[in-house]
Amino acid sequence: MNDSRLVTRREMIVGGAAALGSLLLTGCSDELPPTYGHLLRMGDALTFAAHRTLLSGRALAREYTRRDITSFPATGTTDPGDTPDPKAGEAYRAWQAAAFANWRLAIEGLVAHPGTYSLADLKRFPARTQITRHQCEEGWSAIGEWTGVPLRTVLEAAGLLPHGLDMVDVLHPQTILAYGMNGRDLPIAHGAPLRLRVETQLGYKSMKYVQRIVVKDRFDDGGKDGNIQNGWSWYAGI
Ligand SMILES: Nc1nc2c(c(=O)[nH]1)N[C@H]1C(S)=C(S)[C@@H](COP(=O)(O)O)O[C@H]1N2
Ligand SMILES: [Mo]
Repeated sequence: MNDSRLVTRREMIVGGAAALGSLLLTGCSDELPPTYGHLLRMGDALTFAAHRTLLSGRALAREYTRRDITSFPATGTTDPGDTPDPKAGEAYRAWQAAAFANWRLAIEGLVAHPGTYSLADLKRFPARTQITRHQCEEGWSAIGEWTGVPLRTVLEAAGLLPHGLDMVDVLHPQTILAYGMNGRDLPIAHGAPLRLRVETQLGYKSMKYVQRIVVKDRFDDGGKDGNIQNGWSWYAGI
């Protein structure tokens, strides 16, 4: 991993409910994503470089105790059943009615065994519970307890080949696919049945309603309608 020749450009795209978009989870080592001429996007490269220089890949975000848990607002999308896309809304309401028993998470792309996982499958992996501070880019923060399976565990089960990747945030021990919040099933408003928690990044990377994870080796900014070209940082380390 220290040999820069081995480091290829990899990324992960995680898709939420259809029409809810996708986000980029990692940075790239040999070549950084474009800045689109924006000063702010040049700042992303700077934050990325500083993070990689100052923090070891395994530096943990601070964890708190149960006493520190605060009220936790739900923001952005709070019910995919209400999405303007009638098909996506209908599918979500059907899952919800069946307590997500027939919901599946798809893992695709650069893995040896692409496939799907039910909630029960995900709960069979060793779980991790962490109490962390969520930091939204809009200025608020809140502390909550999250329970789920480390993303790394699921990707390794799917046959992710780790050599040469720069996926520090993806493989980070606190990056989890959470199905529980504050000791209960993850509420609808907070991303049921499954959301990401990326504790080393600002809140918008913790995508709710995750349905599909695609491991890629090319930086894909989602095009003209994508988050990155519309002003969101591709890297938002905290
Ligand atoms: N699918 C989806 N995920 C999302 C969002 C969203 O609108 N839709 N908002 C993001 C932002 S900006 C924040 S701060 C957190 C908010 O999570 P919460 O609603 O559990 O507080 O979710 C992130 N994940
Ligand atoms: Mo946010």
